[in-house]
Formats: sequence, structure tokens, C-alpha cells
Amino acid sequence: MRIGPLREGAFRSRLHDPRTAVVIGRWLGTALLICFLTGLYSHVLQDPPSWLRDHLPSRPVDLYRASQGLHVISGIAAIPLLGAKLWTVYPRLFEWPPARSVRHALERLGILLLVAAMLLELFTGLLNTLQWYVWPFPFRQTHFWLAWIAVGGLLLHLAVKAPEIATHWRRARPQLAQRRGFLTAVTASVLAVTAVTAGQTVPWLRRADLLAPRRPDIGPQGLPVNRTAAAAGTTQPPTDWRLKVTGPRSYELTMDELLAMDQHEAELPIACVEGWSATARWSGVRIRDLVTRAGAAPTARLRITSLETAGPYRVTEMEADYARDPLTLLALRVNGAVLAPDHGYPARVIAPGRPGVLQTKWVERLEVIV
Ligand SMILES: Nc1nc2c(c(=O)[nH]1)N[C@H]1C(S)=C(S)[C@@H](COP(=O)(O)O)O[C@H]1N2
Ligand SMILES: [Mo]
Repeated sequence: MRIGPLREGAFRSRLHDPRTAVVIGRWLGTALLICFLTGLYSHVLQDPPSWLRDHLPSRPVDLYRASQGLHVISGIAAIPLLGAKLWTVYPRLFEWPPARSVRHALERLGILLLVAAMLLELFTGLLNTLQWYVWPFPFRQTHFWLAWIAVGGLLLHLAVKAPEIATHWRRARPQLAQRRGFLTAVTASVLAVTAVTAGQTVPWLRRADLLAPRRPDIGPQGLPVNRTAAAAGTTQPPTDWRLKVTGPRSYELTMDELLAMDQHEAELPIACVEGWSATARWSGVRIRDLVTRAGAAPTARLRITSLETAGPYRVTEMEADYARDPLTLLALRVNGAVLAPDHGYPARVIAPGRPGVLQTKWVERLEVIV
């Protein structure tokens, strides 16, 4: 039975050792922790439980941009780290006997689940940054639950391995030159994948943004586009378009009437869940002015409907803290020009600190929920 990799001593590299696993594990664990926390934050913003709904921050305006940027950066960095970690420990796949006891079998099963969840999580996340939703299941829910499975499996793994981790936490002297070389190579690959992708959100890395799917300054009016007007069926908004606002005192406004209201400017980012972000100068009417005009208190929430005929973001909701923020606009212009169809002509929502998916384009109706 004990042939090939099952032979005693089949793996000769000295780097398949607990110390290397601990060092890489610490880096990987850090990346995963950042990824998990920022992911939870993004999830809560998109799908807030009712007890949190009134405590979501609209400031600093770049908060979501930073957290989602970190989410995608740490997720991408975790890919080479996970590769290195799996390489370090993979000889254990061929342990003999495969199970020494029920406990040992359960432990190995747990690792299988952990590795599977982790690989699937990182892989679907990476494809998502490429806007490639090829699977039949809903991305966000799957990504969310897989994250819990992976984190649960990770905690269990850390608990089981705690004694071994403690033994190898400190550097052994003399240091192994091979290990130092390996760790340098791993660091270099993490830095490389980060450098060529982080420019999609980090301005000073923009020039190096070779592998990320988007450059934040390329697109109509100098901004990227996720869903185009053509895809949403909104290239030709109705010529008699009116903004409809419903509430205690419902009303409608033509474009001229909107332009006759107080116009405000705000410099705000669009921060896409897929990892890119870009800041622009928006101008238009304050959402809170529209809410007040409908006879509602500034504590009202909003339901926003787009002209888009179908799509998961045709109807979105906006919590009161965002609706009453003076920077939250029904934008009519961007960077000094009328909105391009791809950026939401005739009108779009732009609010501080919110995920891009909630910055509804081609707005048709605002419903005040009191
Ligand atoms: N109606 C509608 N609005 C939408 C979307 C959509 O699919 N439908 N996509 C959102 C997403 S995912 C992002 S990131 C931003 C991008 O805005 P931009 O295309 O103007 O850059 O628009 C948002 N607004
Ligand atoms: Mo997005």
C-alpha cells in the first residue's frame, strides 16, 4: 500500500514543517480576518438587520470605499498565501494510516471542509471582482454563508492546533536559510498581486493597475460603469420624464423644476462591491429637500425605484441617516456635465459611505416611508 507519496519520507523538503505553517498561517490569518470583518460590514450595509438600520455611518464619506477596498485587497492577497500554506502542509494529505482514531478522522474531515470553503470563497470572490457571475446561486448570500463556514472551520482548526502553534510561534535559532528564501518569495508574490490590482481603488497605485478589471479613471465622464444604460434598457428615458415623489404630500417634478431648486455640490466616491472606487464631483438636489417637500420628517426612510426594467437593483432602500445627510444628492450632473446615460441620466442617487450597488441610477420614483 505505501507507494508513491504514501511512502515514509516521500516529501523531502524541510519546509513542510510546522514552523513554516505557523508563519504563513499568521499572515493568512491576518488577511482573512481583515477580509471577514470588511465583508461583514459590506453585508450589513447592503442588508441591514432592523436593529442596526439606524446606526449605519454616512461619514467619513470614504469609509465604505476604504473598507471594501481592503476587502478585495486582503482577499486577493489571501490567494497566494493560501497557496503557500497548502503547499507547506499538503504532505499530510498522505498521512498513514489515514485515520488513527475517530478524533483524528473528524479533525481531517474538518480540514477538508475548511479548505473547500476557503477555496470556494476566494475563487467566487475573485470572479466577482471580474463581474463574472457564472454560477446559478445568488453570489452575496453564498459568499456570506461560506465565510461563516470557513471562519468556523478556521477557529476549530486553531483550537485543535493551539499547542503546536504555541510551540512554533517563536523563531528557532539558527534560522533555516531555505525557509527565509521561501518566505521572501511568498512575500514578493503577495506584494506583486497587490501592486497590480490595488490601483483599482488606491489612487497612487493607479498606474500599476495592470490586472484589475477596471481603472477608476476610464469610462464615460472619467468614471467606470458597471451596468450600462444599454444593459438596463434606459438609453432613451421617456421624453416626458418626471421625478415622482410619494409621501404625505406627493408631487412630481420636471427636469426644469428640479434644476430650479437649490443645487448642491458634493465630492463623493462610487465604491463598487467589486473592489473599484472613484471619486467625482456631483451636483443636484438634496434628497432631504425632496423629502421635506413631500411633507415628511427628516427621519423618514426612502424606497427608490429606477427606470430600469429588470435587475436586482431596480428598487433599493435608503435609511434615514443617509437620506437626511446634506451630502446625499439626487445628482443631475457629474464633473460639471449632464449625466451620461451610463451614469444614470436623467437622475441618480449619490450618498456618502454607501456601497455602489445602492447608488441607484436612472431614478424614476422616491417613496417616503414614514
Ligand atoms: N438602477 C441601477 N442603478 C445602479 C446599478 C444597477 O444595476 N441598476 N448598479 C450599481 C452599481 S453595482 C454601481 S458600482 C454603480 C456604478 O455607478 P456608475 O456606473 O455611474 O459608475 O451604480 C449602481 N447603480
Ligand atoms: Mo457595483
